[in-house]
Amino acid sequence: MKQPFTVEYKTSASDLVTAVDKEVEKHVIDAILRQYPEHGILGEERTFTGDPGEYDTLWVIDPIDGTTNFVHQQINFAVSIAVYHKGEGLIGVVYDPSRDEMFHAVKGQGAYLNGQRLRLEKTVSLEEALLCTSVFWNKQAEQMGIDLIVKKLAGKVRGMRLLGSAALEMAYVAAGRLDGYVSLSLNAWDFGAGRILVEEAGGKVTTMDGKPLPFDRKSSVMACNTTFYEELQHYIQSEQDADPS
Ligand code: 2AM
Ligand code: CA
Ligand code: CA
Ligand code: CA
Repeated sequence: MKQPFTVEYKTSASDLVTAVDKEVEKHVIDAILRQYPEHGILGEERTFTGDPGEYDTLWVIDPIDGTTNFVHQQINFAVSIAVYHKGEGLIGVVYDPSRDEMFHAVKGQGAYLNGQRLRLEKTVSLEEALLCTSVFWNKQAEQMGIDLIVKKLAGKVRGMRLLGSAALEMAYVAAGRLDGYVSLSLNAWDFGAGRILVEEAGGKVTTMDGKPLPFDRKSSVMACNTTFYEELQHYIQSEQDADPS
């Protein structure tokens, strides 16, 4: 981070990639394949040349989640790594290098922050909830009515945050720093590890219409404390149905 690095536009001025994104992905993949040459990789920067669909065990990697924050702030970004076997999430890791915070979860063995067990045991109502979302305030979002749903939801809950790293936001839900995270569209590498963290901490994670999350493609995401999951889902559905677009 202290060395200069190149920043490129992927599709626009709001969609960046740095040389560090690619180097981190390559570094992580090289380490995995040295140990597990028979495993496959699904990574955002596509430095793995194989077809991710052909492997039983798949590592789902976002080398830097929150690249814009990495470039502007050098905080609020994370490395996200998950292991899936035949579609089942086994391990999720989200690491925040700027704060040296390691969130990890193993299926059936709990979620941890720097080795300390995370448990969502508090009863929270929707009104008292601090939520978080990733939303792109662009024309497409406006056309889909996403901005309105988020605005209405923001008026219903205690507060709505937008940190700019979906993986970190989901890790914060697992840690109880946020009560819930919602997004209408995320890539598999954004939620691959965060989903396992939230589930193992005792929260609930589904698509926005209550279906199981996929592990290898885009999806909407709802991750929250179980105590207001139903209430949040009903609220989102009713707002979506009420919106003519
Ligand atoms: P990234 O930094 O790895 O690209 C807020 O910007 C969150 O949304 C981040 O997790 C970011 O991941 C992700 N993101 C960035 N551009 C996106 C896009 N066009 N569609 C969906 N998610 C995106
Ligand atoms: Ca990106
Ligand atoms: Ca991402
Ligand atoms: Ca990324």
